[in-house]
Amino acid sequence: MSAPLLPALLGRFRWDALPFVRAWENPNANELIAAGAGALVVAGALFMVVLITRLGRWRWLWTEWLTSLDHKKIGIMYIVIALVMLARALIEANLMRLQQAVAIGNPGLVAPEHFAELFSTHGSIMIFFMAMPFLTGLINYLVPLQIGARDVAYPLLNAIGLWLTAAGAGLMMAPLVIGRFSTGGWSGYPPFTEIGFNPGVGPDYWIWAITLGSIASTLAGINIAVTIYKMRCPGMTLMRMPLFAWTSLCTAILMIFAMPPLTVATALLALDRYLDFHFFTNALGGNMMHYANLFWMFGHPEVYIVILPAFGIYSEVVSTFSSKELYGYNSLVIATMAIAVLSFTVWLHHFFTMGQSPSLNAVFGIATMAIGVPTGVKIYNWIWTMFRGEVRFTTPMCYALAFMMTFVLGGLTGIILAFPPLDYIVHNTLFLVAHFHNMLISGTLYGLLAAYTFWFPKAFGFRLDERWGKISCACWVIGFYLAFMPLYVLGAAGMARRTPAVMETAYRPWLYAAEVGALVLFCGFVALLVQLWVSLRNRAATRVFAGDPWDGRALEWSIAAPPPEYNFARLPQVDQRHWFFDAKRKGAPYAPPARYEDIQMPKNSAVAPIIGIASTAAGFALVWHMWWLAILGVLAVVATVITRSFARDTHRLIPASAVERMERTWLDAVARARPIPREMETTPANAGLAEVHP
Ligand code: HEM
Ligand SMILES: [Cu+2]
Repeated sequence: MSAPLLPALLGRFRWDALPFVRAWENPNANELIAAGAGALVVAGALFMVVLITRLGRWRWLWTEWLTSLDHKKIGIMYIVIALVMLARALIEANLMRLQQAVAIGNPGLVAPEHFAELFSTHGSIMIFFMAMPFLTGLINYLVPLQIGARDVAYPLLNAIGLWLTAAGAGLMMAPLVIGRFSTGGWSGYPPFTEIGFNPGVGPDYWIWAITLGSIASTLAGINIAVTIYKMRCPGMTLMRMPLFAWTSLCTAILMIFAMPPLTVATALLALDRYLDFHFFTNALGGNMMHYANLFWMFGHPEVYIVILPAFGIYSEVVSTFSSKELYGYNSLVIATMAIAVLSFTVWLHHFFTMGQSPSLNAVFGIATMAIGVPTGVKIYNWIWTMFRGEVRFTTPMCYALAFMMTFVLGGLTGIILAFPPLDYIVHNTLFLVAHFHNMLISGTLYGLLAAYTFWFPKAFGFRLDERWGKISCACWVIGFYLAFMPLYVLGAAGMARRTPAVMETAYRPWLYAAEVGALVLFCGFVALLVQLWVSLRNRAATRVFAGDPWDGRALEWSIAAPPPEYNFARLPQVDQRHWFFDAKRKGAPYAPPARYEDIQMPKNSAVAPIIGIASTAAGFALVWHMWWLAILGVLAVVATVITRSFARDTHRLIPASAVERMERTWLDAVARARPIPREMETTPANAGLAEVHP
């Protein structure tokens, strides 16, 4: 190959972009850790490829999963992505804690640049590729079931959202093996992400990963909102929807309005970096504050995007396991709406210290504190729901209880931060880091794990192991307090966040405690894996095919576990909020339809995977300045969309006879199952048919 051809093909790739080459040339702890992480990714990917090949599962994977437009499968795939990314971000968190614990008065294990990459990837992954896919997956799985629909409004758009998320996650993983990541934090603030400060590939990886993720979330928001508006079954008025469907609707609206500012921010930043624009530079008329405003116009609603679904989850869990109707449904709906609206009015509290007038700060400070009110309403409602209920301390309920206590604590420190004079003192310290983990771990993460445990039997037809679930829950709770309470102390004492090395020896005990806490948190994740393994092995004994293991209220519990592809053989017709719960009391919850009918479902489609792969290629090529590949990738996306628009034959029929066969099998199982009392729901006696207490 002639010399000029190589740069044209490979862009700015050089051999030392590979961490293995860097570690070979300069084998210190920092480079070895980086190369080890890269090796882990390569080995993991190879292992998966070999495993699938050995099991002969490629075709199955492609036809049953990757090209599927079934909202349930798409939901599960979202959650698989989230769990993989959670594992990575947790390892990084542990590495950061280890670094700060050993780097007291010395440089420690990882170089400052590397530490900056660690908090940038950890934060970006946890928000965009852990919390977001996890909750989008749950919403995808549950909302159509809860509102009595057979599918979402736009199944193909749904799959495209999944694949764009996967593309973004791929671009987050790539710099472990080739290149480096951004050092600009999860918020990607200029000037740290501008070309003048960082001309490398790192910020570009961040830009394209986040852009793909934000587009995916916008699409998801549109799809969820339209599904809820248009696809509810007969009789399902908005005020009859389960609370999780309500919080999903509010989250979807937030996604529609909050993600575009982020997409715009990253796009403008890309123009700055690629075409020498000056939107956010200090020179030539640019201003970094434009970025700060755009980013937090997304960023604050984002914290409610990730918390509202969790509020919905807790509402379902608390009511189910308190054996009581949710207290104050209307006020919960109004509070959710109020939070959603207010969340757009407070973004400035993320930069109280960046130069605006004290009166403006005061306005935003007061608005911020106002959000505490609807949130407080919710806590009261959950407490009143438990009051005099027959509370069962199952794993999801334990998460809910831990959440209520921990979240209130974090809310209180939030009020401190909302007060500008106090924020001046603790902003940019570990106090803030403690505060937002206090909210995100107890709110979002516990909620996601509660949902995982609560609805797993619905999705897979067998229950998860309770003992390991409780062990895991205990680790997440104890670990949280150990890891993050010390950070409040350190932050109040003045220790800055994002610090790779520490000069103050008095911090040592607190940093050690935080390190132990991070390890305990990681054990929580390991316990989840053990739980999955143990539950898989015992699955013959824990089947709940009849579909209603917890004496549930909403429609998702009224069908088989796992649900058939079409969800409902006959669309339910509801006349009140707890239609299924009430039907169980009145005696005929499982009446078969008078006549079975053919059901139309969307055909599988390769469009989404093609778009996903092409946009991964385009993003990767933009990072490395391989212009030919970038153009090819974008053209492939456009061509795929155009081609698809000519497709006419996009549906297939499930014949009535097949529906009847599946429903009969299930109804027979229901007839055979022994109704079990609530006290025995975590024993093998539970076949998914609840004993009815009038
Ligand atoms: C569960 C165990 C977790 C541990 C031990 C942990 C630890 C850490 C540490 C050590 C930092 C860097 C702090 C610094 O700036 O000095 C950090 C930052 C951060 N974490 Fe976590 N974290 C955890 C979970 C989460 C979760 C669940 C989320 C979100 C859903 C999250 C979101 C973030 C964000 C957004 C940052 C800021 C990154 C930045 O500075 O740009 N973390 N975390
Ligand atoms: Cu905020």
